This record gives sequence, structure tokens and C-alpha cells, in this order.
Amino acid sequence: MIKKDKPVDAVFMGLGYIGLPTAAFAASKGLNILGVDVNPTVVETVNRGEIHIIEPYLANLVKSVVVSGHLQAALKPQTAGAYFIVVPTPFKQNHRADISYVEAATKTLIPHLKTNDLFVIESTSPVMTTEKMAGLIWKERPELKDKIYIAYCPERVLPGNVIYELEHNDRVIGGINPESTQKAIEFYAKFVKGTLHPTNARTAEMCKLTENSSRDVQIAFANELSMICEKAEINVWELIALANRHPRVNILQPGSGVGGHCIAVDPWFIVSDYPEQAQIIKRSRETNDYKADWCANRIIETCRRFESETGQEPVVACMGLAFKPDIDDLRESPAKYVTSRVLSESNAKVLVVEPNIRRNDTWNLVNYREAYQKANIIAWLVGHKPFYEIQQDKSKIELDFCGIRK
Ligand code: SAJ
Repeated sequence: MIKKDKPVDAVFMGLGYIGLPTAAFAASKGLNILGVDVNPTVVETVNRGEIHIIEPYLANLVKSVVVSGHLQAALKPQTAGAYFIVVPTPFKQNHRADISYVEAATKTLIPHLKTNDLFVIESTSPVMTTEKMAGLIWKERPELKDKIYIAYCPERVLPGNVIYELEHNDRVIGGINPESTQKAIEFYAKFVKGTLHPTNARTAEMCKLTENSSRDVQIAFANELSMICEKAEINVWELIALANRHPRVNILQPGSGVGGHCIAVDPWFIVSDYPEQAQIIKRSRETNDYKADWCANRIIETCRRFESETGQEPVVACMGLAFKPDIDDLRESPAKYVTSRVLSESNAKVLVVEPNIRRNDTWNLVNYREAYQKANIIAWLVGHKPFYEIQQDKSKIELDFCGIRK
């Protein structure tokens, strides 16, 4: 149980991929943390000292801080000195950001706020969200205007390396006024070793969107190059490796598209708010989304040509379902989308491979070595480490969308 003799130092609203690691990490630095989630299963799991997400080292961290009483989970918040909003901000059909979870978490906290409290939003949000939430607070609690500290501080941790990056990444901290920025910096300094960079709320909100949009644009450039090189019959992997020998060139890697709930989502927040100005950002999103269809089309065409030229049934191995190498997360995965299109549109027998997933009631998964051996067409969709060990069999047609053979 949470240490009763000590007040709650901070409440974290949202115990997902970012909220739980951040709450546990702050607790590991001796703070008394209450993690709040709307999902009773998540609350029960955490209070057993266990976790519901895959992240290296997180299980031990959560177990130790729950046993020590520094972290407790609950369905409802308690009064504390600081509050952090770390809930999802998906986008709606029209690519506009859905901040309803941020609003709901804010409204839940409003009755608990008191003078000198710190209120921080970490959820990736459209510019001006923090000011909007401040408006919600002032509307219900006018006596707190300019009496509490409100800031925005985006996370930038890489799934699979979250715990290390929570401690060591620099953080950008933007208050609705300089006092709020300072108060937030003082709190983060209790558990972050990275440099804490002060700014205002809008700049901090835009910084997060900018970081991920810049990566999406760079990946779109690599994906566009890969489609040009297929036409020009140039090995795009060789081309990029050579171009990157230039001291000031750093082209990223083509893939089967861009997945995950960050890079494929965040740029749309800028595009929907600044549609006239965000031309490159929008076109990059479209290019990266188109790349998945381009890959699916290539596989389907190859299967058709194989059957017409050989008279044999094409057997295609779709190698990888996850949204990026060496993880088990299929959210917004282009490889999953490509595989689904091949399953529904091709004339082939399709072998689906994802070595990072054990059992799965959606996909009839095949072991990657067995799939390679049985298939006559190999579609490399995700660059999982084990795939690089497979010796190439020149009798098979290989479509390399992620550089396995580079
Ligand atoms: N990808 C490529 N080619 C590349 C790099 C990535 O096709 O050269 C693809 C990946 O396969 C994946 C997608 O892009 O489908 C996103 O991969 P990622 O490596 O960007 O990883 P994420 O989305 O898990 O993490 C990103 C990171 N942001 C940046 O690197 C700027 C991370 O720091 C953020 O915290 C995270 O988004 C987030 O939560 O916003």
C-alpha cells in the first residue's frame, strides 16, 4: 500500500506505454506516486506489482516500487502536490486530434486542485491544448487563476528503451507563464538527469509534433527514393549507404510504410491545424501511407506473374507484422496492412510470420524458418534481427522492402 505517513507527491493520470513507466520511474526516485487509470484490470495488475505492457526492465521497476509502497494504482485520483496527464490523444476520422481523454482527465482533477499545485500535460497534443485546459480549470475554479502552476512537457522516449531514456533524455518544459515553467523544472529535476530546457507551452507542444514530423518527412524521402530506385533499377540500399558517406547527408531507411501511434499520427495534428502551410508534412504522411500500398501491389503482382510463368501455385511468406523491428506491437502497423491486402487480394497461399508474437487468435502464424523454406516468394516487411540470419536461397523470389539483404 502507498506509504500512509507520507502525502502523495504526484498523481499520474493514465498508466499506458508512457504513464506507467514514468510513474514507476518517479517512484523509484523516492517520490510517493499514485497512478490512476480508467481500466480496473490495469489498476489491479499494477497493484499486484505486475505490468500489462511489454517494455524491458519495467516489470522489475514496477514490482520494486509497489512493494516499497512508493507506487499505488487507483481508479480515482487523490489530493497531491502535482498532477501529470499522460493519456492517449488519437486522431479522429478527419485526422483531427481527439483531446477528449485529456479533457476528461483534467475535469477529474479540477476538484482536487489547490493553491501552489503543479499541473502538467505530457500527452502529445495540438498546439494551445495546455491553454485550453487552463481555461477549463479557471472556469470551474476561478479562485485558482494564477495560483497554480500549469505546464506542458512532452515525452520523447523510444519504446523498447523507455526506462533509460526517461532518466537521460533532455526534456522541453513549457509553462503558461515563467513561474509555471520553473515549478515544472523543479519537479522533473527530482528524477530526470537530462537537461531540462525552459520554454512556453505552445513551443513545447509544437516541439513534440516537430520532432516526430521531421522524422516522418525524412522517412518519406527514403521511401520515395526506394520507389524511384525500383523504376531506375538501382539498389536503393547501396545508393543510400553511398550518399550517407557525405559528411552532411543522413538519409534514413526505406520500409514497408510508417507505423506506430506516434510518427504516423502526430504530423496530422500540425496538418489539421495549419492545412495551408503544412504542405511537405502532409505530402510526407501521404507518401509513407502510400508506401504500404506500393509494397502490397508489388507482392500481389509478383504472385500473379509467378503463377502465369510457372503454372505453379505461388506460396508467399509475409515476413513480419510488427510496426517496427524487434518489438511485438502491431498498432498502426504497415506490415499488418500489407499482409491483410495480400491475404484478401492475391492468388497465393500466404504464410504469415511474426517471431515476436507467441500465440495470436487473429493470425495463423508460421515459424520464420519454416515459412522461408516452404515459400517460393519472400516478402521482407519488417527488419527483425532473426531474419538477417536466414541464408538466401537464390531459387526463391525475394522482395526486400526493409533492407534484409542490403
Ligand atoms: N521507420 C522507417 N525508417 C527509418 C526509421 C523508422 O521506416 O529509418 C519506421 C519504423 O519502421 C516505424 C516508424 O517509422 O514503422 C516509427 O518508428 P520510430 O523508429 O520512429 O519509433 P517510434 O515511433 O516508436 O518512436 C518515435 C520516436 N521519435 C523520434 O525518433 C523523433 C520517439 O523518440 C518518440 O518518443 C516516439 O516516436 C513517440 O512516442 O512520440
